[in-house]
Amino acid sequence: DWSATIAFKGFNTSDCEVRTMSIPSFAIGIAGGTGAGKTTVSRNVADAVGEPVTRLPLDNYYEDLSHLPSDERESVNYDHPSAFEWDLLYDHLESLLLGQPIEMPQYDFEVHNRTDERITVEPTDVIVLEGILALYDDRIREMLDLRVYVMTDADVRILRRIERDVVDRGRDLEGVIEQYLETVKPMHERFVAPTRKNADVIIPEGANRMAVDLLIDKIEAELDDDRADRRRELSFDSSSLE
Ligand code: UZR
Ligand code: MG
Repeated sequence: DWSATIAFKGFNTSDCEVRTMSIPSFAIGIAGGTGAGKTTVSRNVADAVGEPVTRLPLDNYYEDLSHLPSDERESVNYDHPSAFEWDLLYDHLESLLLGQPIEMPQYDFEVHNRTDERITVEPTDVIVLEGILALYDDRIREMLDLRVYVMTDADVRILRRIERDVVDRGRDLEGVIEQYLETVKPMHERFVAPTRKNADVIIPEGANRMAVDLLIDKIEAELDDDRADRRRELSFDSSSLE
């Protein structure tokens, strides 16, 4: 029945529009090598935007390796794309974009494993996905509205990495150097650095003030547009009900 099909389709379309209009969201991906300043950029952005921002650190989506003994977990290549649970990340990003909360896994770098704890994360208008391979996976990349690559010199990055691993994570210097040369550097060149071509914007030297300010301005502008759209929707809805 032709008219019934039209009516059915019409109903579905408007239903969908109302649903997506009421959950405006802006998803940003921030990629770059280890020690580039990705976390700092995303924290600065989250702190400055006048709305709650959901930060999604890719580190939390390392595969659960509880089945491996700890010495084996130490020798896993954590800079290879296969170290991440992409399907879970995809599901979580999708849920947040649909306005649904997620149970985010947490990661413990000291034991190289996911912890038992999960944190409930509520959806917000702005989502920031941050990690070395945030711009790597096609499906994830397509869900992002703005793709950023933080490009910092390798010497600066390794100095930061040494400080973080030795001082904050209690690792020994020799191990950090060995890991850098054996996996971090080659995987960076093979998988991370090429994703700069997938970026809309490249930020030099980490949390560069001007670049972070521009990001914040862009997010605020998107939120303003969304708010204006919502106001239009609301006035349209109420006038059509009269
Ligand atoms: P960021 N990493 C670890 O050192 N141990 C782990 O259990 C899991 C990850 C490191 C990982 C990568 N590499 O270089 C870095 N190694 O965390 C990514 N080896 O995190 O972007 O914050 O530097
Ligand atoms: Mg970081």
